[in-house]
Amino acid sequence: MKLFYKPGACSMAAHILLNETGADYQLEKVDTDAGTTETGASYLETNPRGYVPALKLDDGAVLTENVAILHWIGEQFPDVAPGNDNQPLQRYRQLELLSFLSSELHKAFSPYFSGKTFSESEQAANRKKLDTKLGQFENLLESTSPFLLGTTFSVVDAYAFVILNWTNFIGVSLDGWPQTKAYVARIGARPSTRKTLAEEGLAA
Ligand SMILES: N[C@@H](CCC(=O)N[C@@H](CS)C(=O)NCC(=O)O)C(=O)O
Repeated sequence: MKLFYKPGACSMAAHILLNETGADYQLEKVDTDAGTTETGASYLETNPRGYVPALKLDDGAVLTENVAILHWIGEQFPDVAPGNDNQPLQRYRQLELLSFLSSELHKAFSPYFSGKTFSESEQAANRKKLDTKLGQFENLLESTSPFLLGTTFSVVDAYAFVILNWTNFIGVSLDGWPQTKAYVARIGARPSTRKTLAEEGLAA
């Protein structure tokens, strides 16, 4: 399979998981502004919406959208998707968390990467929304540890790490959310995360 990615973008969640599981995969870097990939091919032929991630499966089918791609990876590699016959609700918790991460936490960062110029009051509103979502994430960690679905690192942790790590890019400190700060450090220290950061040219 092949992952279409942009360094540091949300596609890094799938990248971490492919390294975590030892999957056999290739990478193709995308320039979303130009709409091309590193091979010079048109990326719009892979994902007409132009954004990453996209995952090309071995039979040539292309999956897009983080929720679908991460759910698919969890189905292929059950070690990163807790939930079995004894704990079927965990699969729905996974979906619940993927939805929260995609439509709430991820989107709260969108203004910071939009390239738009915001007025002071708009900047304050963006920050307030981000703080609210970080607070909601901190609350999630109150009820589960060390990972979002309990004792097993899963697809939701890879996605959460990538989003929360963007605080480093936009200069937002996580000091006000201590459990979240420790969680980011914990996931960031995993060999699969470190390998992924290095492969995307983002190693410290
Ligand atoms: N709904 C999409 C959104 C993906 C998305 O926001 N991708 C960003 C990177 S995190 C992107 O490719 N931005 C560049 C662009 O939109 O041109 C998903 O969840 O997969």
